[in-house]
Amino acid sequence: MQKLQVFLLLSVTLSLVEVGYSDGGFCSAPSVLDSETSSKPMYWKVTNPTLSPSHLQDLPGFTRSVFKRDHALITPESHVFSPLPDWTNTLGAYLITPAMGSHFVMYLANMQENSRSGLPPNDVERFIFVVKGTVTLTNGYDFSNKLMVDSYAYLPPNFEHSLSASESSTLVVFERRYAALENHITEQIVGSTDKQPLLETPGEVFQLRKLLPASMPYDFNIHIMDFQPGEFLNVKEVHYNQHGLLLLEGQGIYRLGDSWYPVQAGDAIWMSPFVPQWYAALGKTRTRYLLYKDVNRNPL
Ligand code: UGY
Ligand code: MN
Repeated sequence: MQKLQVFLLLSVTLSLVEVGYSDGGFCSAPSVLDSETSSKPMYWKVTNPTLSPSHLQDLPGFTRSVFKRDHALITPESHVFSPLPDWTNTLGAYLITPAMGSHFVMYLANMQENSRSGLPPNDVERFIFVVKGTVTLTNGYDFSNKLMVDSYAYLPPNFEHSLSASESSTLVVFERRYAALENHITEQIVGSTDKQPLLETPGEVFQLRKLLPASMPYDFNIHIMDFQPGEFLNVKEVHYNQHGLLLLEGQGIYRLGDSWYPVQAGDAIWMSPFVPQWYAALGKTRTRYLLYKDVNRNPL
């Protein structure tokens, strides 16, 4: 009897000590180690998301991905990669395609050592943005350019070019059939986000850069939008344009139609024309997302 009492007393004392030591307070969430994030290369969370497949292998059937008529959220644990047609040593995951209702495709291309791109179909323009590694862009004649993380290129329709990688690299690629306009042509463009000026955003607080010229020849643009934690879209947007979005950094809540989604770096979103959309950045670090938007053409 006495032994049992001592045992019970010890157990209670030990569990109290454990609670007291566990987090220095009750109900506190585990803290994110800032030092871990700051020592990593830019955009590393796109290819190493917190809920990456390896973290989810013990949660059978779990995914945050959603597919609805007017929007989709495609999260990394549901990516399915397969060889990209016409590319060598490259696996691709199509995240947005016309089967959803879009007029463009958005895919991730994982280029391995000694890989090479194929060409898009006739009359299709291409935009690539490097999220990991380094790729070399050549046009077969006089042009060769090394593109690192945060660099991008626009390739006009029917433009001979090739991308190659000598190390494991990841691109996000957008392609669409070019909506030609008489007397206008687009040109090859190479650039990097940090070289683009900040633009005015009347009535909004986020920071905006556009990666392509806003001029008439271009039938889409790619926006880079930055939000500090706590900042959000003031306009509860509903518009005719479509979007393809890749979250490059940070986390927050995306409203799409009547649904509210927790999102983080690595997540991709399809927004159909007229889907109500709104974003608020949360967490401790800035949100940066990359956004496809069709522009400069009469919707009729
Ligand atoms: O320009 C846009 O339409 C942009 N602000 N939309 C968005 O971030 N969902
Ligand atoms: Mn929008």
